[in-house]
Amino acid sequence: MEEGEQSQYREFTWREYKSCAYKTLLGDNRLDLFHKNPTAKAILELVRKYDGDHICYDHLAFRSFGIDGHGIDSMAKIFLHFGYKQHEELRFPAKKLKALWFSHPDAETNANGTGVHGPLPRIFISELLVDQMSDQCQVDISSEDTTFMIEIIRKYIKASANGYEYATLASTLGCLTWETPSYSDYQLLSRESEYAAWTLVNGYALNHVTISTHRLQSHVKKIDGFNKYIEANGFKLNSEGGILKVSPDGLLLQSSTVADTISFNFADGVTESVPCSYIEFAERLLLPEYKNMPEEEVREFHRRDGFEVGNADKIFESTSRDQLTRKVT
Ligand code: OOG
Ligand code: NI
Repeated sequence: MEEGEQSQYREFTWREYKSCAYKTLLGDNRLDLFHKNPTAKAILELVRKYDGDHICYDHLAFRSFGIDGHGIDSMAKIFLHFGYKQHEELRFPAKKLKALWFSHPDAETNANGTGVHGPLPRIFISELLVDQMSDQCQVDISSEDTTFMIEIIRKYIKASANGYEYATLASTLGCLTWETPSYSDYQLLSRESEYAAWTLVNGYALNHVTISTHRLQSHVKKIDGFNKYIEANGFKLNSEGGILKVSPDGLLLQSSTVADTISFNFADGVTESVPCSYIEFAERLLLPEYKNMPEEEVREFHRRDGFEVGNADKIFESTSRDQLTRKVT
């Protein structure tokens, strides 16, 4: 460095750090999402080309194992630190899952921006209620050995130790906080819970991002038109309970693609394809009290907020074997 020349390195301010961390966590540049999930990347590009630069994220979603600090809290921590607030819990007894969602009180500060420069997305984090799997076991027919599901999960979590402290780091880097799983463990888990098997190989990876269709400008701002457009371009949508998932109040409309797959090198030398992430679409209609509001005055809080157990239950299936192997007719 020449004398008198200023170093270009300096301390980050807290404000700069926050904005940088947000951008890394919240989308556009996430390497894991775009390297591993060509469908998500292609759809974002397709929609941008067709509708212009109007993509805003409704929410981001993560999965976790609800055991020894590795559950929802491990991923929620950073968002709470940044001022996100927690909302009500959702329960999925048949799947042995619980979920929490979070939103930021100043989510709309950047109401006119898009992508990571736009409104702050809601965050949806779920966890497998691992303790409820204690009586679930699988018998290996060849050796007649009995394996308890919970033991398999415990083994990885034990080896991870306090790996949950690095949940967000692992998520953005696209790596696991536990040892590479074996194919036999993956298979055993997937027979009992596809969610458990997904989480074993994907860890804290971003499960999906959701495009707010109501913030788009062309005819695809209505989710029916959006779905038709996506299907006409050759993408397969999750058909569980019908392509369009509608909340009982009729105001939250959701659909999603079927997850991409990636070839995974298991610890026991097997290489098999496993599901990774998908992309979701949501249209939030105006709350009844605002239904005659002129379009230019409408803000996000005039619309249906939150999530819906009935919709979510079907969207979870976007990574299921049934959906992945389904032929589109
Ligand atoms: C989450 C499924 C639920 C929603 O918006 O209701 C969901 C998952 O697949 O982990 O995304
Ligand atoms: Ni979602």
